[in-house]
Amino acid sequence: MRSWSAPNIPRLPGDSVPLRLYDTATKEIRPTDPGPTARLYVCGITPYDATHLGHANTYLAFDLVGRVWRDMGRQVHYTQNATDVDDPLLERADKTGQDWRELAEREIELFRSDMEALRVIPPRDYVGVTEVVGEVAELVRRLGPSTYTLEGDIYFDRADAPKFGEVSGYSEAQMLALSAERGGDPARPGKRDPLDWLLWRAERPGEPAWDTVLGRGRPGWHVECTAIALATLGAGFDVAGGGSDLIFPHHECGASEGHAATGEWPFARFYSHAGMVGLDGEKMSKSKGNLVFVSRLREQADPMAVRLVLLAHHYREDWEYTPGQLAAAEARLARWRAAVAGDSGPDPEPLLAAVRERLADDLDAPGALRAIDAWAEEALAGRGDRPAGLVRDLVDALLGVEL
Ligand code: 5CA
Ligand code: ZN
Repeated sequence: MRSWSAPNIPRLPGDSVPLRLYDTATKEIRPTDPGPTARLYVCGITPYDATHLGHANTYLAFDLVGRVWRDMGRQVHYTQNATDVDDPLLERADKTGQDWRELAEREIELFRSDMEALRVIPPRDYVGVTEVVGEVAELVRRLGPSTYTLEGDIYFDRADAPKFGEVSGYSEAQMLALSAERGGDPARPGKRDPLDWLLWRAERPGEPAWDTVLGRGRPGWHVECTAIALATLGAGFDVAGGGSDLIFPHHECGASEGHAATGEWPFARFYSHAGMVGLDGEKMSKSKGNLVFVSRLREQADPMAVRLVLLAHHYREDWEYTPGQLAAAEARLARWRAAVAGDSGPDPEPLLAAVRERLADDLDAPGALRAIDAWAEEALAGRGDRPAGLVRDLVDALLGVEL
């Protein structure tokens, strides 16, 4: 699928700082240490509604990962999927009398323009599930010994997943509750274990289906990401990312699928998760309808201010949006722009070192913002006589904010 256009990324002088990142599976912060080409997979949208601030928060977190890796001189192979066929999308299309394909296409197009406006670096591979149904079916077939069939549907047999539970570290009771809450079917009669998960859904009347090696049907949710990550990045890739609502069951199940298919564990070297953005005391979600759309915010304010709203929170934090945060970000953006426009301030090199250090420390963007605030305050007070070009470049290259 077409990705979106890339922002310009200035080159920075001096030494980069290697990225250390929190890994959900091992519960520790450690160096990412990628090869010459760092490999990143981030779970994409289910395109049945517009991009909200929660989505943007997740994609911005992994945008920072890519920016720090690039600063480290690495190439970045970034893959993202779009879940362009799945129950919630089909239900929404049904309810609103739209064609599900048109709905998906329209929302993906809006997502692209939101990402461009926020200057998010595009994935090299942007893959819709409908483009790779045949490959997903092949993978499900390869998983054969670990699967069983129930009324034509194919399930992963959890008894054949020795590492199941190691990504999330959740208890059995937590896993059961989350499975029911997040698209699983723990209560379906005939399953060997309530936590066995659907890999392949046989055709139902009125639902889309494809002709594949498994017969007519469509992919289950988790296996689509496993198949796309395997096909584009290969097992043992550097980071699998998404919001923390994907820790279980999505990334847990995907990790066991990858393990069964390749024998490699861990399937991703880091499982990295962004916090949930809420509104009025609840997680922002399409199903709850309590959404703050990026497209709406960028009608009200400079997209760079929207970006600064997100960067003001550590990516792992759960937080709630309030309009005051947008006003504060606009004020910050104006201060930074005024400071840089004056083209005279303190030595930018210590600032570059500080921003690099903050971001390398598990993406401490709020810390990076405070360092830039301090520089801007000095510059606006007339202290220092060094040109500000490097400040403009570092804010752009490392934080994606164009001043
Ligand atoms: N298509 C699947 C992933 S394969 C999916 O979860 N789609 S989504 O549209 O529901 O979410 C897209 C991304 O945004 C996911 O990484 C999800 O974890 C993240 N996300 C969803 N809601 C929020 C929220 N309220 N706060 C932060 N991140 C969120
Ligand atoms: Zn996914």
